Amino acid sequence: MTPDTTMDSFGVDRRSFLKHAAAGLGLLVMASPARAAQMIQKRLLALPARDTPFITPNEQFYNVQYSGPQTVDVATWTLTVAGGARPLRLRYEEILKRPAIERMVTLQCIDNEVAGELISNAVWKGISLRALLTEVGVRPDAVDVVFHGADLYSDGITLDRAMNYDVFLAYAMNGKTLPVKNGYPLRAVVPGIYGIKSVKWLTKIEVVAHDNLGYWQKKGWTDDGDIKVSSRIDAPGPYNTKRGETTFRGIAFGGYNGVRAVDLSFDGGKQWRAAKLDPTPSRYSWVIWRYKWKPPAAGAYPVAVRATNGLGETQTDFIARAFPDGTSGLHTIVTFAEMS
Ligand SMILES: Nc1nc2c(c(=O)[nH]1)N[C@H]1C(S)=C(S)[C@@H](COP(=O)(O)O)O[C@H]1N2
Ligand SMILES: [Mo]
Repeated sequence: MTPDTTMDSFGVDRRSFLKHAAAGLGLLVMASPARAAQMIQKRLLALPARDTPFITPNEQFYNVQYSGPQTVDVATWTLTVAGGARPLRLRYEEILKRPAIERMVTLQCIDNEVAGELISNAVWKGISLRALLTEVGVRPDAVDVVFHGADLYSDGITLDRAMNYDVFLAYAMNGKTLPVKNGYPLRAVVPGIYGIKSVKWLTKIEVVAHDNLGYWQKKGWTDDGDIKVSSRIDAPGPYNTKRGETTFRGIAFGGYNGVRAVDLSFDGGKQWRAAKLDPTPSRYSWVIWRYKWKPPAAGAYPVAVRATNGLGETQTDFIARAFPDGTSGLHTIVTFAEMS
């Protein structure tokens, strides 16, 4: 789906990691071949934990666009708001002077795999879409609100979504001017909907009287885009060996509805145990969860995670690919336990 995709946050160079792990174990093989073989196998597999910060620094925020980041000159740039009784054209400084709102919202690409890295969390600052549309006067036959980007990308949301779901237009990200790659000077932020609809490098907002098909919808992707509840185990990394008590940690995301609960299973989904959730100031943001685990016996454990959103909907174990409306399935890792 996304030819121009970069992932800065958790890049693990598996090949160089394996090379180093193998070199370190060379000596051990000579001392005790049987035990060494077992350890080599485990350590070759072991991947590092992801140290996911609650708020993603701007440089680490995932980045996706279909072509390339756009360079916009704010001296000549304007935002056109069309399709209402009183059309508006706003310059950058005029937007900055309007009443501002600030919200923590997690964005996730519809192409994000189970446990993938195309998801990040930021505090965005900008202006309310509802206020803007109220000002221009929405046409009585309005169906969709369409966002147009400087790269000729466009996508729309329903009028109901635009007016009632806290959609806003952001010019700042984590207290800094919106970076070029994230949509400078202005982008849409649509809570609870996959990133496709959070159009960057905005030039025009248009209220239309028909069901609009955006860039990806014309290629068969969902026109709805509601984010499916998901969760990820960040620590320990897969195939690590743990001795005694160990803390599991990760993220969970419920889109528009927040996260009510996160459970872990160590027996292939027969029993589920509740993890603790870190406090979060926003229902539109992911949560960080933690679970302290004491293995009952030595062995290899499959560890699965599942989340339940604020509506009480629990994540499905049904494995779906990204096309056409986002992935599903439970993130599962293997942890080796040794007794202390
Ligand atoms: N103008 C424009 N906006 C866009 C896109 C694009 O290609 N062009 N891609 C969308 C997609 S698919 C995603 S996931 C998000 C990614 O936003 P980010 O790069 O700030 O993480 O931007 C969305 N907005
Ligand atoms: Mo995306």
